[in-house]
Amino acid sequence: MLTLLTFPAAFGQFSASPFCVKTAYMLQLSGQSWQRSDMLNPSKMPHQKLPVLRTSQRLVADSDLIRDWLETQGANFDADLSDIQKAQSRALIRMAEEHIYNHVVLDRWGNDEVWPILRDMFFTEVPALIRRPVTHAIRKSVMKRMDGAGVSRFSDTERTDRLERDLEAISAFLWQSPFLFGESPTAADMSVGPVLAAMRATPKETQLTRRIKTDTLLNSYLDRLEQAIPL
Ligand SMILES: N[C@@H](CCC(=O)N[C@@H](CS)C(=O)NCC(=O)O)C(=O)O
Repeated sequence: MLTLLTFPAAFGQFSASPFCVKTAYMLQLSGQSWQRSDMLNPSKMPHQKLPVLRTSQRLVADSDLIRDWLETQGANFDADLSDIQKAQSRALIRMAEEHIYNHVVLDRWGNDEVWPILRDMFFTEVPALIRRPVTHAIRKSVMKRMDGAGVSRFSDTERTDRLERDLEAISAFLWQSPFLFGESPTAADMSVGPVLAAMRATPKETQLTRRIKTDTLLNSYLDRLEQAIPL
Protein backbone atom coordinates (compact mmCIF):
# COMPACT_ATOMS: atom_id res chain seq x y z
CA MET A 1 0.00 0.00 0.00
CA LEU A 2 1.13 3.56 -0.71
CA THR A 3 1.92 5.76 2.27
CA LEU A 4 1.56 9.52 2.19
CA LEU A 5 4.01 11.14 4.58
CA THR A 6 2.21 14.31 5.56
CA PHE A 7 2.01 17.07 8.09
CA PRO A 8 -0.84 16.32 10.53
CA ALA A 9 -4.40 17.53 10.29
CA ALA A 10 -4.85 21.13 11.40
CA PHE A 11 -7.48 23.85 11.43
CA GLY A 12 -10.17 21.46 10.20
CA GLN A 13 -8.07 20.46 7.17
CA PHE A 14 -6.55 17.10 6.26
CA SER A 15 -3.19 18.83 6.79
CA ALA A 16 -1.85 22.27 7.59
CA SER A 17 0.04 22.01 4.29
CA PRO A 18 -1.95 22.63 1.10
CA PHE A 19 0.59 20.52 -0.78
CA CYS A 20 -0.23 17.56 1.47
CA VAL A 21 -3.96 18.12 0.92
CA LYS A 22 -3.38 18.31 -2.84
CA THR A 23 -1.55 15.01 -2.79
CA ALA A 24 -4.21 13.34 -0.67
CA TYR A 25 -6.82 14.47 -3.21
CA MET A 26 -4.76 13.03 -6.06
CA LEU A 27 -4.27 9.74 -4.26
CA GLN A 28 -7.97 9.57 -3.56
CA LEU A 29 -8.90 10.18 -7.20
CA SER A 30 -6.20 7.85 -8.49
CA GLY A 31 -8.05 4.86 -7.06
CA GLN A 32 -4.85 3.54 -5.44
CA SER A 33 -5.07 2.26 -1.92
CA TRP A 34 -3.13 4.50 0.42
CA GLN A 35 -2.71 5.48 4.02
CA ARG A 36 -1.39 8.53 5.80
CA SER A 37 1.59 8.68 8.11
CA ASP A 38 1.95 11.96 9.98
CA MET A 39 5.22 13.62 10.74
CA LEU A 40 6.22 17.04 12.02
CA ASN A 41 9.86 17.17 11.03
CA PRO A 42 10.70 16.56 7.35
CA SER A 43 14.45 17.15 7.75
CA LYS A 44 15.27 13.54 6.77
CA MET A 45 13.07 13.66 3.66
CA PRO A 46 14.68 13.99 0.20
CA HIS A 47 13.76 17.69 -0.17
CA GLN A 48 13.39 18.34 3.58
CA LYS A 49 9.75 19.05 2.77
CA LEU A 50 6.43 17.27 2.77
CA PRO A 51 4.49 15.69 1.15
CA VAL A 52 6.45 12.55 0.27
CA LEU A 53 4.94 9.37 -1.10
CA ARG A 54 6.38 6.04 0.00
CA THR A 55 5.87 3.45 -2.75
CA SER A 56 7.06 -0.15 -2.60
CA GLN A 57 10.22 0.98 -4.40
CA ARG A 58 11.16 4.46 -3.27
CA LEU A 59 10.30 7.78 -1.70
CA VAL A 60 8.78 10.25 -4.16
CA ALA A 61 9.22 13.83 -2.95
CA ASP A 62 7.22 16.85 -4.15
CA SER A 63 3.51 16.94 -4.93
CA ASP A 64 4.09 17.52 -8.64
CA LEU A 65 6.47 14.56 -8.89
CA ILE A 66 3.97 12.47 -6.96
CA ARG A 67 1.38 13.49 -9.53
CA ASP A 68 3.76 12.39 -12.32
CA TRP A 69 4.32 9.10 -10.56
CA LEU A 70 0.59 8.48 -10.14
CA GLU A 71 0.13 9.27 -13.83
CA THR A 72 2.74 6.67 -14.75
CA GLN A 73 0.58 4.23 -12.78
CA GLY A 74 -2.50 5.07 -14.86
CA ALA A 75 -4.06 8.11 -13.19
CA ASN A 76 -5.14 10.89 -15.55
CA PHE A 77 -6.41 13.91 -13.67
CA ASP A 78 -6.93 16.07 -16.75
CA ALA A 79 -8.25 13.43 -19.15
CA ASP A 80 -11.01 15.59 -20.65
CA LEU A 81 -9.05 18.81 -20.96
CA SER A 82 -8.00 20.31 -24.29
CA ASP A 83 -4.37 21.31 -24.81
CA ILE A 84 -5.21 24.96 -24.13
CA GLN A 85 -7.03 24.02 -20.93
CA LYS A 86 -4.02 21.97 -19.84
CA ALA A 87 -1.86 25.05 -20.40
CA GLN A 88 -4.28 27.21 -18.41
CA SER A 89 -4.30 24.56 -15.70
CA ARG A 90 -0.52 24.66 -15.44
CA ALA A 91 -0.58 28.47 -15.11
CA LEU A 92 -3.26 28.34 -12.39
CA ILE A 93 -1.30 25.71 -10.47
CA ARG A 94 1.87 27.82 -10.56
CA MET A 95 -0.07 30.94 -9.55
CA ALA A 96 -1.59 29.19 -6.54
CA GLU A 97 1.50 27.31 -5.40
CA GLU A 98 4.21 29.87 -6.10
CA HIS A 99 2.35 33.10 -5.41
CA ILE A 100 -0.90 32.80 -3.47
CA TYR A 101 0.72 30.23 -1.18
CA ASN A 102 3.30 32.85 -0.07
CA HIS A 103 0.47 35.16 0.98
CA VAL A 104 -0.92 32.36 3.15
CA VAL A 105 2.50 31.66 4.70
CA LEU A 106 2.96 35.34 5.49
CA ASP A 107 -0.55 35.60 6.88
CA ARG A 108 0.23 32.75 9.27
CA TRP A 109 3.91 33.05 10.16
CA GLY A 110 4.05 36.84 10.06
CA ASN A 111 1.01 37.31 12.27
CA ASP A 112 1.79 37.61 16.00
CA GLU A 113 -1.64 36.26 16.91
CA VAL A 114 -1.35 33.17 14.72
CA TRP A 115 2.28 32.43 15.49
CA PRO A 116 1.79 31.03 19.05
CA ILE A 117 -0.82 28.63 17.67
CA LEU A 118 1.57 27.39 14.99
CA ARG A 119 4.42 27.14 17.47
CA ASP A 120 2.44 25.03 19.91
CA MET A 121 1.04 22.83 17.16
CA PHE A 122 4.07 22.10 14.98
CA PHE A 123 7.01 22.11 17.34
CA THR A 124 5.92 19.82 20.14
CA GLU A 125 8.88 17.55 19.31
CA VAL A 126 11.37 20.29 20.20
CA PRO A 127 12.29 19.92 23.89
CA ALA A 128 10.35 22.45 25.96
CA LEU A 129 13.51 24.01 27.38
CA ILE A 130 14.83 25.13 24.00
CA ARG A 131 11.51 25.41 22.14
CA ARG A 132 11.28 29.21 22.25
CA PRO A 133 14.76 30.02 20.84
CA VAL A 134 14.58 27.19 18.28
CA THR A 135 11.13 28.14 17.03
CA HIS A 136 12.07 31.82 17.01
CA ALA A 137 14.96 30.98 14.67
CA ILE A 138 12.69 28.87 12.44
CA ARG A 139 10.13 31.66 12.25
CA LYS A 140 12.88 34.10 11.34
CA SER A 141 14.08 31.85 8.52
CA VAL A 142 10.52 31.52 7.12
CA MET A 143 10.14 35.30 7.21
CA LYS A 144 13.50 35.64 5.46
CA ARG A 145 12.15 33.37 2.72
CA MET A 146 9.09 35.63 2.39
CA ASP A 147 11.41 38.59 2.10
CA GLY A 148 13.44 36.75 -0.54
CA ALA A 149 10.28 35.96 -2.47
CA GLY A 150 9.43 39.66 -2.21
CA VAL A 151 5.95 39.19 -0.81
CA SER A 152 6.68 40.86 2.53
CA ARG A 153 8.28 43.88 0.84
CA PHE A 154 4.99 45.21 -0.49
CA SER A 155 2.79 47.56 1.48
CA ASP A 156 -0.46 46.02 2.73
CA THR A 157 -2.36 47.78 -0.04
CA GLU A 158 -0.01 46.58 -2.76
CA ARG A 159 -0.05 43.04 -1.42
CA THR A 160 -3.84 42.99 -1.23
CA ASP A 161 -4.03 44.21 -4.80
CA ARG A 162 -1.66 41.52 -6.09
CA LEU A 163 -3.65 38.80 -4.38
CA GLU A 164 -6.94 40.28 -5.54
CA ARG A 165 -5.89 39.97 -9.18
CA ASP A 166 -5.15 36.27 -8.71
CA LEU A 167 -8.46 35.67 -6.97
CA GLU A 168 -10.25 37.48 -9.79
CA ALA A 169 -8.52 35.25 -12.34
CA ILE A 170 -9.64 32.14 -10.46
CA SER A 171 -13.16 33.50 -10.09
CA ALA A 172 -13.38 34.13 -13.85
CA PHE A 173 -13.10 30.36 -14.33
CA LEU A 174 -15.57 29.59 -11.57
CA TRP A 175 -18.26 31.83 -13.01
CA GLN A 176 -18.32 29.36 -15.93
CA SER A 177 -18.52 26.04 -14.11
CA PRO A 178 -18.59 24.43 -10.64
CA PHE A 179 -14.91 23.48 -10.89
CA LEU A 180 -12.12 25.26 -12.74
CA PHE A 181 -12.48 23.18 -15.90
CA GLY A 182 -15.98 21.83 -15.79
CA GLU A 183 -18.30 19.66 -13.78
CA SER A 184 -15.68 17.69 -11.85
CA PRO A 185 -12.36 18.41 -10.16
CA THR A 186 -9.16 18.26 -12.19
CA ALA A 187 -5.50 18.76 -11.25
CA ALA A 188 -5.90 22.56 -11.09
CA ASP A 189 -8.67 22.27 -8.49
CA MET A 190 -6.48 19.99 -6.40
CA SER A 191 -3.79 22.70 -6.23
CA VAL A 192 -5.83 25.91 -6.22
CA GLY A 193 -8.51 24.57 -3.84
CA PRO A 194 -6.18 23.54 -1.00
CA VAL A 195 -4.25 26.83 -1.14
CA LEU A 196 -7.48 28.86 -0.89
CA ALA A 197 -8.82 26.47 1.75
CA ALA A 198 -5.62 27.02 3.76
CA MET A 199 -6.18 30.76 3.43
CA ARG A 200 -9.69 30.34 4.78
CA ALA A 201 -8.60 28.00 7.59
CA THR A 202 -5.95 30.21 9.24
CA PRO A 203 -6.95 30.02 12.91
CA LYS A 204 -7.42 33.76 13.51
CA GLU A 205 -9.51 36.23 11.62
CA THR A 206 -7.27 38.13 9.21
CA GLN A 207 -7.82 40.18 6.10
CA LEU A 208 -7.22 37.03 4.04
CA THR A 209 -9.62 34.76 5.95
CA ARG A 210 -12.28 37.48 5.70
CA ARG A 211 -11.63 37.88 1.99
CA ILE A 212 -12.42 34.21 1.29
CA LYS A 213 -15.18 33.75 3.85
CA THR A 214 -17.18 36.65 2.49
CA ASP A 215 -16.79 35.62 -1.14
CA THR A 216 -19.81 33.46 -1.99
CA LEU A 217 -18.30 32.10 -5.19
CA LEU A 218 -14.94 31.06 -3.71
CA ASN A 219 -16.38 29.92 -0.43
CA SER A 220 -18.92 27.64 -2.06
CA TYR A 221 -16.25 26.37 -4.46
CA LEU A 222 -14.11 25.25 -1.52
CA ASP A 223 -17.04 23.52 0.14
CA ARG A 224 -17.91 21.81 -3.14
CA LEU A 225 -14.37 20.55 -3.61
CA GLU A 226 -14.23 19.14 -0.08
CA GLN A 227 -17.50 17.33 -0.71
CA ALA A 228 -16.40 16.05 -4.12
CA ILE A 229 -13.25 14.39 -2.77
CA PRO A 230 -13.85 13.34 0.84
CA LEU A 231 -10.62 12.63 2.70
N1 LIG B 1 7.05 22.03 -4.15
C1 LIG B 1 6.69 21.28 -2.98
C2 LIG B 1 6.34 22.23 -1.86
C3 LIG B 1 6.08 21.51 -0.54
C4 LIG B 1 6.21 22.46 0.63
O1 LIG B 1 6.55 23.65 0.49
N2 LIG B 1 5.98 21.91 1.82
C5 LIG B 1 6.12 22.72 3.01
C6 LIG B 1 4.84 22.67 3.83
S1 LIG B 1 3.52 23.53 3.04
C7 LIG B 1 7.23 22.14 3.85
O2 LIG B 1 7.42 20.94 3.91
N3 LIG B 1 7.98 23.01 4.52
C8 LIG B 1 9.00 22.59 5.43
C9 LIG B 1 10.23 23.40 5.24
O3 LIG B 1 10.33 24.12 4.23
O4 LIG B 1 11.10 23.29 6.09
C10 LIG B 1 5.53 20.35 -3.29
O5 LIG B 1 4.79 20.64 -4.25
O6 LIG B 1 5.42 19.31 -2.65
